[in-house]
Amino acid sequence: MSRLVYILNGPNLNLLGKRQPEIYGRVTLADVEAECRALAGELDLAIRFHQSNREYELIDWIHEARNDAGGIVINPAAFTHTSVAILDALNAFDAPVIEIHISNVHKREPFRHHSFVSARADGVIAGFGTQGYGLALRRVARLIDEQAGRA
Ligand code: CA2
Repeated sequence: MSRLVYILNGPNLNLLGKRQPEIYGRVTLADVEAECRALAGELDLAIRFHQSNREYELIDWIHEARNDAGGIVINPAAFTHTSVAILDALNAFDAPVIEIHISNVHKREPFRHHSFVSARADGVIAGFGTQGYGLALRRVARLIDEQAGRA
C-alpha cells in the first residue's frame, strides 16, 4: 500500500492559533503541518497537507487520494456535522481513514455530537488538541504497516 497520506482540514481551520485559543489552543495550522512533516519523516511516510473552506475542494482531494494514497487523516471541521457529500467521497476511498477533532466535540454543543464522517472512519480522535494529528498519523502508519505485513 502507498505510504502517501493526505491530511485534510475543513473550514475555518486556517484561523487555528489566531482566534479562540481557549478552545483550539495557540498552535497554528502551519505549526501542525510542520509537526506532521517531521513525524512523517520518522514514520517513513509522505504527506499532502491541505486546508479549504470549500466543501468541493475537500471532496476533490479525497477523490485524488483514491489514485495514490494509502490513508487519509481528516478534520472536516463544521462539515463533520453536515456533510453527506464528504461521507460519500470517503466511502469511495478504500484505505484507512482517521477522523480527528482538536476539541472534545462531545463536551460541546449537542449539534457537534453527531458526525457523518464517523460512519466511515476507521478511528476517531477528539479532545487531544493539535497533538491528535500526530496520533492519527501514527495510527495510519501502523495500519499501512499491518496491511503490508510489516507490523
Ligand atoms: O475540534 C475540532 O477540530 C472541530 O472539528 C473544529 C471545528 C468545529 O466546527 C468542529 O465541531 C470541531 C471548527 C474549526 C474552526 O477552527 C477555528 C480555529 C480557531 C479560531 C476559529 C475557528
